[in-house]
Amino acid sequence: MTSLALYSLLYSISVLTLTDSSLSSITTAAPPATSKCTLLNSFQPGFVVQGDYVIGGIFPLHFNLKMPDHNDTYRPPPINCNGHRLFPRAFRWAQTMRLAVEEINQNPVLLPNHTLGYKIFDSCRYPLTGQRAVLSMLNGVNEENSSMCTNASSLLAVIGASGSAQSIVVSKILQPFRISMISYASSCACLSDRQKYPTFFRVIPSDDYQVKAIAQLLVHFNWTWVGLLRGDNDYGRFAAKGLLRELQETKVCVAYQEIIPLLYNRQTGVRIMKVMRSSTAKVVVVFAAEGDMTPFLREYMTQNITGIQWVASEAWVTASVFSGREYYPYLGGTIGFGVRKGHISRLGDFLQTVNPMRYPGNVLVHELWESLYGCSPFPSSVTQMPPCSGQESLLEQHSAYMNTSSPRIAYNVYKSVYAIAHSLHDLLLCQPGRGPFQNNSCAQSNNIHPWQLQHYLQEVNFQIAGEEVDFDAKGDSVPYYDIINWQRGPAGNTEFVNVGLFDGTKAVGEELLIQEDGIMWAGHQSEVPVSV
Ligand code: TCR
Repeated sequence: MTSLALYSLLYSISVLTLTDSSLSSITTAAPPATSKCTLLNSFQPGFVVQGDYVIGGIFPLHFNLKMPDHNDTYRPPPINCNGHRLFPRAFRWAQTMRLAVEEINQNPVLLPNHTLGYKIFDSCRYPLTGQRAVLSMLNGVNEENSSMCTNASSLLAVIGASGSAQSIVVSKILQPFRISMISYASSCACLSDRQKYPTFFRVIPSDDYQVKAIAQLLVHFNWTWVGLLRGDNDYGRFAAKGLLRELQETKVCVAYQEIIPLLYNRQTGVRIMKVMRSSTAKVVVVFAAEGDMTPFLREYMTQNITGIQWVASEAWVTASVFSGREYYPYLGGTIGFGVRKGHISRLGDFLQTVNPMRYPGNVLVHELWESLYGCSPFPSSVTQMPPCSGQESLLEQHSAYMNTSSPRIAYNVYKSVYAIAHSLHDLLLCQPGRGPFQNNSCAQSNNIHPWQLQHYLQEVNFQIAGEEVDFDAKGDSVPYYDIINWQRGPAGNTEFVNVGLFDGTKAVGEELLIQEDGIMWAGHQSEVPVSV
């Protein structure tokens, strides 16, 4: 048995559908009737909808905070992300993918007479579990000729993953099958290497641009000494390296560089905070995801440290988990670069349709309720939560899930689905004898190979809400950011205010545009802080 097939078998998981037609039906991938069953069933359910052409989606629906146990004196327990709460933001991204597919299937002009289907899996935010997600998804791929086995309902392309460390492993697994992936959030500059990642595309700019933008911001405000913190992963490592490179030619110096541990531990946190306290550098640049920041910032608040001016990387600059009023004294004034926001007109209505009354059998929807309201819609002995009243309703204020007014990463997901749909559309328009493949041939609509779709993805160019979407030769997209500033809203919580932009397509020196008088700084000050 090939290792892929073995993995596929081991990791076949039960699949929970989330469609209107089959509200709570559960299809299980051939469960062996042995004790293995429990093992299989304990894996995280994804959701699947059939279609003529199927695309994959990988989202960090849960945080798997435990490292795998390498003790080999007992049978290893399954890697379980279920034990941790749902990450509502990623659940919104997954729903956005479903919405985009639904829209495309209803669109009489784009891909007429064909339907898109999807398979969505949970990466649990870690490379190992991302690997598992993609292997589960690939179940059914024929290794021999990289074609999609028996019918056209197999995987043509994958949308994902979120973190760069996950995309790196996922991309390496997809590569031999020439299956393209489009990431909505993996920004590591390392992923622009076409030799290493020939089938990788993304709709988020490479961090090479973000570090340029941050360097220019630091220079602009005359901050001569700054602190640098980063997460312990490829994203943090490459971004920090990139920033140091950009700062070489400037007057800005880095006073210290510290790594926030992957698995947070208090001792390290406290040590880093000691360093921060004793430095005169009051501006601190942080490249980390919100999941890494959460325990660290909790500690920071417990220690009651103030006076730090945070420069947030894109990954946490619009994290609504930090927008509660208790955070403002510590994080107010934060500034950073966020990816371009878009508008998805049906998103709010669509997200609201996802509730436990409509999807009583869906574990993820239960978890969403538990996470947003701290109650269990269908109490069981497993959860410790009180029962829900039934009055809970999704409102915009539940921004962890319902933030629909300015989608950024969700908009990236949306764009990615459309990029695949447009490529597929172009592929199907191919005229025999005038195609791009050998002897001017076209792809066969009932047997499309993923590498053929990749050709069209590389060439794709379309408009969405007035914005042009395409990929450069490295699979990268247009480098554009909004400058975001954390200001106090009327209710005391933080609002993410737009105070400028960075347009990487402009000539050097003209990329950055800042509305200085619109910025509120740390400690609720209107004067630019000093960091020397
Ligand atoms: N790039 C990060 C992951 C990430 C992310 C985000 C995760 C970015 N932006 C927003 C959650 C929400 C930017 C990476 O690892 O490449």
